Amino acid sequence: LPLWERLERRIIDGELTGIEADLDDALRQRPALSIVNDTLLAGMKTVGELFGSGRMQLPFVLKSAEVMKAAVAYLEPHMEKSDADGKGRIVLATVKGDVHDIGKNLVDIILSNNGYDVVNIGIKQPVSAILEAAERERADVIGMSGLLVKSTVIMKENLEEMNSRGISERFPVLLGGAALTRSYVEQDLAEVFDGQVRYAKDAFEGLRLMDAFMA
Ligand code: B1M
Repeated sequence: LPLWERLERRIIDGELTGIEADLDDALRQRPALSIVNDTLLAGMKTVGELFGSGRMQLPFVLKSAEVMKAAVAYLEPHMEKSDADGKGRIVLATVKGDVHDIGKNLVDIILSNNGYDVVNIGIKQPVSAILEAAERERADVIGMSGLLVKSTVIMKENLEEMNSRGISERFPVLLGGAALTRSYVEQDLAEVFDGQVRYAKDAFEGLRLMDAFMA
């Protein structure tokens, strides 16, 4: 297979052996971020479709996720970094009950490389832990990721908890993850939340929204 198809195939097949040589080849031709966005993520998309339609079993999805993570870790040092520094601080978490973290970790990389301090507290984080981290770290923004449909409900509950603690106006909230839609966040959730809540369809929109929150 040609290089790009082979790389995409490696994600789908969960084939780690030899990936570094392919990534080195790829880096000679394209920037690291484009390799992630245009090739590796296409592989993950296929994995999601195969799993969703019952044509791939969970252990294989896990393998694909591991290869994806290893590839992103290998590429990360090659990603463009801005000289900007200390533009603001975000606490980032995957919400309670949700283990998906590839997207959240990409957001971490993009924001960190573009001058933000990111406090990434990991997966399955209850609202209490997210809010405690936000207070402790004096965060400017709270970012929550979640890929399960049930996570969209948890996010709503988390915003309601922020309202009842009276801290909604202190922490603008950035939400992302495949189960969300822009209208759910920016209409339905915005209606119940006393502060600002915005939807990022990808890590780059996350960066633009951070810039807007901090402006
Ligand atoms: Co799961 N999974 N999974 N899974 N998994 C999905 C989400 C699913 C859509 C697959 C499917 O059915 N087609 C489905 C959810 C269905 C639903 O809720 N209706 C699903 C399911 C069902 C499950 C389990 C329940 C399966 C089971 O156990 N029977 C289970 C859940 C466990 C749990 O959370 N409690 C499960 C487990 C897993 C693995 C562990 C095997 C693995 C995750 C490994 C890991 O993350 N460490 C996994 C994977 C890999 C997927 C798919 C295939 C790929 C997800 C991914 O990494 N995509 C996924 C299919 C899909 O999403 N369509 C699926 C690449 C990633 C870069 O995209 O995270 O969307 P994403 O991030 C994007 C944007 O959304 C955005 O930026 C990123 C791109 O730049 N973004 C943000 C994300 N967060 C953001 C935050 C921001 C801003 C932007 O600001 C704060």
